[in-house]
Amino acid sequence: MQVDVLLGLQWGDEGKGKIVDVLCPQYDLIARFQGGPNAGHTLEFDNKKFVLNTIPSGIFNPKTLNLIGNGVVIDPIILKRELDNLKSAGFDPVGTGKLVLARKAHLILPTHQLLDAASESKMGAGKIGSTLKGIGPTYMDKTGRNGLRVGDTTLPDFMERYERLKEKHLSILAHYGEVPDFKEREEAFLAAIEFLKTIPHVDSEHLVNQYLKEGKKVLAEGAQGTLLDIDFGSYPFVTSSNTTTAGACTGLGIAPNKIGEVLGIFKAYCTRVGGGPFPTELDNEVGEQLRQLGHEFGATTGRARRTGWIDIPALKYAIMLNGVTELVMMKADVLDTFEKIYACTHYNYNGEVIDYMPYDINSIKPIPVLEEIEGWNQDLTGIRSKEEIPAALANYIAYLEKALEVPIKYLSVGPDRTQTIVLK
Ligand code: 2SA
Ligand code: MG
Repeated sequence: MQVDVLLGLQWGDEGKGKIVDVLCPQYDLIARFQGGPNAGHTLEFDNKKFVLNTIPSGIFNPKTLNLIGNGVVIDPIILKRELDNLKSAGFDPVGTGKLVLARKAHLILPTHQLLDAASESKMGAGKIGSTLKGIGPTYMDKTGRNGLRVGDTTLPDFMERYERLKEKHLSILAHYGEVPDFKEREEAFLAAIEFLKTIPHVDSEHLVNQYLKEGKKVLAEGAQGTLLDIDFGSYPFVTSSNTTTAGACTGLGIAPNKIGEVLGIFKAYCTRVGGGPFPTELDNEVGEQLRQLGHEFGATTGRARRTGWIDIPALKYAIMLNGVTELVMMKADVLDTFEKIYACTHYNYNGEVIDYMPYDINSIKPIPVLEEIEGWNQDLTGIRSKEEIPAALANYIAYLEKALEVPIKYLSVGPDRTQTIVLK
């Protein structure tokens, strides 16, 4: 048995949560492997809508176990709030034993958030547009070997370790200026740490490999998107983890040869939230139309997302990095009213026409070369089978499959679970 991976091929918000929710009945274990509560995974079913930040999107399936892997960074306050909200909606993954937590996952401290905000405030135009959840500073402490992990919370000297790290943060914060009061947040953090102890702690590497040995099916759920990868994204406008397939190996403790299918998910157009380059961005009325029709606002922060046409060179890059074997196209319905849609096939860059993402897209903007595509001008939200797909959409799908050289297996025509069509 191998681990299938589902991850975003653009700048996040492709709809990973929805598809994991749709696919999870086929899996025994759903595992988040990187990122933290910067993620906002939205799921809709039975006229209910849920946004998950830390919890894997398999949580609504009573049969599936959900693992928060070692590569994830956890804000105990947010995790507790997520679980409290689920409980009031009638779901109790802790009570039913459907959620486990990697001991080796790192903790986001209240002072990590203060550091995130302080760092962003000094960046001026170079601001990353972080969600300010403390993600960057927590991963910095992880690689800097100062971090605190979930397993540390049960050690007798946890409070000493906490105070030591907090003091380090306070001395850094003092350089930025006045340190905001965080007493209330600290109290909530320490209370949430006690709550965290009620969720079973596991070694994700042993759990996942044991599942595979027993012939059980595992799906790794990515967060953010490939173009936000710390190594291969549009650095420095990225998040602080490996959002690519390789991140599933380190973020769960599985060997590369244990990776099975890689499902790459993308929108029929493109969005980005936060700073950084976005070659196909439509900073105009059309962009606004995409934003309104696609409800493109941050699921966690509410920020308006930037919008643009689909970017084929960027998608090809993402497919290569991840070893994508199957594609999932989302939000085709958002384009329902467009007479014409456009796809970026190449870039004009520095006097040349190129079909790849160049190194420096921050100071020299690639100008997209756009191909016009006939729109379908039809409401897709009610279609449920591939036989109902209009010819113009079938052409768009075939066009993308040819350009991307990977089959599109699923098509989404709306936010609800049921608005998902199996194409292959
Ligand atoms: P961070 O918070 O330090 O990781 O931010 C660094 C960059 O990564 C981007 N980022 C995201 N991009 C899209 N979606 C994300 N999740 C939320 C959502 C975002 C929200 O689902 O809508 O609510 O605003 C996400 N998380 C991080 C971020 O914008 C920075 O560009
Ligand atoms: Mg999101």
